[in-house]
Amino acid sequence: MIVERSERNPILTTKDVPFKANSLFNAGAIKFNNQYLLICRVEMPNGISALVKAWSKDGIQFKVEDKFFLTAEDHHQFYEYVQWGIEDVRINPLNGEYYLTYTGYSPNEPVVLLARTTDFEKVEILGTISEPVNKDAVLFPEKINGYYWKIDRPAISPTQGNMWINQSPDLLHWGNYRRLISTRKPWWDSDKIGASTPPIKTEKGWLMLYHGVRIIGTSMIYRQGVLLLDLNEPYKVLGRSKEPVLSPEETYERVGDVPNVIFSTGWILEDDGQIKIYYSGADSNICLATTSVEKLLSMCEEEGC
Ligand code: BMA
Repeated sequence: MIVERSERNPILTTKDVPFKANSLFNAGAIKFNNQYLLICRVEMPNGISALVKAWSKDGIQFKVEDKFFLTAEDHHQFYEYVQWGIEDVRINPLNGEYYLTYTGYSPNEPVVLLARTTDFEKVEILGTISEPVNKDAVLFPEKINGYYWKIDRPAISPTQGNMWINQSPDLLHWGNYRRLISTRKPWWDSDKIGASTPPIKTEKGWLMLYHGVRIIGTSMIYRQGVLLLDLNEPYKVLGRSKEPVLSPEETYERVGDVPNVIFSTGWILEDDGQIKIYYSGADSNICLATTSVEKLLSMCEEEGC
């Protein structure tokens, strides 16, 4: 077994939110001050999403804070790019700080925004770092060849999109765009793909999860796969799992606001090489699955690109 689901799944649901909410899902994850921190997307009763923090000592039992961490209204000069909500944050450690990449949703279509924090209290919103339509952005945790690197997903249409990689001298101005990987017809990742978790450094390369969508009839199935990228030339793909590592199987992944969805936006690497994957089932909860660097690498090696 490559990935094991927690027996406590789902570990968080709307019932754990101390205020009225439609859904709690798609959390960025990090270890901070010896605690596990999730920054969760909370969809409010009016349908607009904001971000709220949840803390845990063991990575399993979390307590959701009673106030928002970040809302559309906090965005002042960027408000027109987030007025329909902020979604799906990834927490990217970099330069001893934490950079948040997330989707701003508005009549301008989805765009990627960047914010910075050192303490998860004060947040500096740096602004938009993509044109529309784009989402699912992650940053590499260090400079490579003198540049910062980002993976994102410009969408050709709501049902079509590939993962791209680009570079920047300052995290604000991006260029040298290259297509990283494409959808694979007729497989589980045939229609849309996007970065899930920020890359982690291993001796074999940069390891990350991505999501793959397959459209069947009128419904979409979201699954998670594994990707391995070259350490010095991260636009070179060294491995890509042929099979997904997580597919909707359990009722809490099959039934909910959007059925048949496994969507991960955060993971935590422990000192012993174990990995905690935080993901959401059916856009309606937060779940935990465990694996290891070794197991995920074996999947890339065995299955090839
Ligand atoms: C994506 C995003 C995610 C969502 C997923 C599955 O396009 O909107 O927020 O979890 O679809 O519905």
